Amino acid sequence: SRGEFSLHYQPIVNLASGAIESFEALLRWRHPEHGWISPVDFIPVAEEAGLIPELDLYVLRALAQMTTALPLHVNLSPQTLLDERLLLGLAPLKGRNLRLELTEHALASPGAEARLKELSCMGFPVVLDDFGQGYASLRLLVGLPFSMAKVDRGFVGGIGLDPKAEAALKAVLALSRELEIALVAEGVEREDQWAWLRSVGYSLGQGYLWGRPAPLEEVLYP
Ligand code: G
Ligand code: MN
Repeated sequence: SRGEFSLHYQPIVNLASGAIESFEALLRWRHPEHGWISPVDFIPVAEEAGLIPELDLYVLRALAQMTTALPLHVNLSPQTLLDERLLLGLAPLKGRNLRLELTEHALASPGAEARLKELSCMGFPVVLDDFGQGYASLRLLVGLPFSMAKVDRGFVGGIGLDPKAEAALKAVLALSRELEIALVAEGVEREDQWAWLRSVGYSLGQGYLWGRPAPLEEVLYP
């Protein structure tokens, strides 16, 4: 209500060309006295207070007011997925190239899987976020209509350092191809990580190498 929230956008790029494929919209809080409050700090507080659906719905209302040529990704928290108001909030965004990101945590509660299928049937591509960080349940990838998954940045951090992280990245890529799920490597920060991902066949990436989450003006006119 004080207007301190805003949306930042981070590109997801085609690894072969470096061209931007889509953007992830991320909520940011700028406090008048304390400056930028990290989402790592305010998201858990909003979750505990039960206010996170309010925030997620606010983001959907903001996105409904803009049109973009490229697809947009938005994050939905576990509570929002189950919230009665979600379908209403998404209605104006039908046919708008909006992809919905969910983590495994969102799928733990009863009713969550049915809701995810409903969203997919409404025409919204559903993206499994931070894959590999939780239980990395194969059942979710196999049994639910995910059209995309994002590999947790912990694995990308191991490129060139940890052969096991590299093995995991290759195995997840092979799996995604068999399941026909698009795959994004998250947390790409260095050129050598980009080169490695390209060389093993990854086609999409996201990370500080191509851009931090930034306000729309900076994204449009860098
Ligand atoms: O869980 P999810 O993938 O939605 O998290 C997105 C968060 O990851 C954002 O808050 C963003 O600031 C952060 N992030 C994005 N790219 C990078 C990166 O290359 N390195 C690190 N450390 N964090 C990143
Ligand atoms: Mn995300």
